[in-house]
Amino acid sequence: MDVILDVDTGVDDAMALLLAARSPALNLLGVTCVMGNVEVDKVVPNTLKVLEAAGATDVPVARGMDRPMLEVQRNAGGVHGGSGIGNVELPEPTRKPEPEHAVEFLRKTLTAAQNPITLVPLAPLTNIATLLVQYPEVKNNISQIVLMGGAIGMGNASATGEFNIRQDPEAADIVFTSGLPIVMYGLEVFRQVTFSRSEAESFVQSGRPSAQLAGKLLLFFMDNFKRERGGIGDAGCVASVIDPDGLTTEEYPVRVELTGTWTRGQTVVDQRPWMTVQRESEWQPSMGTKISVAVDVDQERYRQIFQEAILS
Ligand SMILES: [Ca+2]
Repeated sequence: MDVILDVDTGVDDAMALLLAARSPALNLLGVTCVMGNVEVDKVVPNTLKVLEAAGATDVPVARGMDRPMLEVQRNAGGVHGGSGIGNVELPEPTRKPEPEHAVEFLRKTLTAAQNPITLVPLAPLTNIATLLVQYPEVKNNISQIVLMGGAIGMGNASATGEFNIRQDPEAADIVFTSGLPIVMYGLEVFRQVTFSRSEAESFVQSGRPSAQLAGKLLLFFMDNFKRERGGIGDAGCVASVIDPDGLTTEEYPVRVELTGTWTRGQTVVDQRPWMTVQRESEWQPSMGTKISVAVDVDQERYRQIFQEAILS
């Protein structure tokens, strides 16, 4: 399957890159970078370094948006280490990013595609929204968007806001209302796919470069959060592209809250049953969207997919 990842590398983006680059099920056509966990000027070298560790030196990398559309720019360096990849030391990249902007790279790659491409955004949706606004004709060449973002319930950046959506709510609104098929891999499943400390240590000792890096990243997360298990986060979203049957989804109208003082960036998921509640009423206009929302994940299945790919 042809895919493009959009990342803010990012410890768990790094694991997602390792999986996408190593999985025989995916044809990684390119990676676009956007600010998020750290500034885009850190995301680009981090992404190049991780792809080199994975042996994927032929996958193009393009630099994208350096700030959200309207929202103040904030990042999450504390969660991901100052560098963004958990203070794991990697050699400087031997190559440079593509000369064109990520949005232009996306347009070019989508336009040239023989078959529609799956977009996998694992970061604030600024690049993707800009693409859809500027070049709406490329929608025909996007088969689906499988994104990490949002939550049915509790947020992480704020009480109800998941980090990627809360970072750029306007961009998320543009993507969610685009009419494209969307899978929302949100916080309900995001933290569920994990490895133990001894498993991470065995990855480091495996002698396989991708596994060594993944092991170090997992150990960084465990030490940083003072836990005995580390999650693969964004990499689980990539696993759901490889093996959609491992993900339980339900279709709901979803809209992004843009104005609430306490709820800005919330993905409002209307879980009321279709037949028993009139969803469009004087209380609420029609949301006009139908999103596949992840509600559960087969953890063991995605652990296997990740492990097999990084040890290959
Ligand atoms: Ca990310």
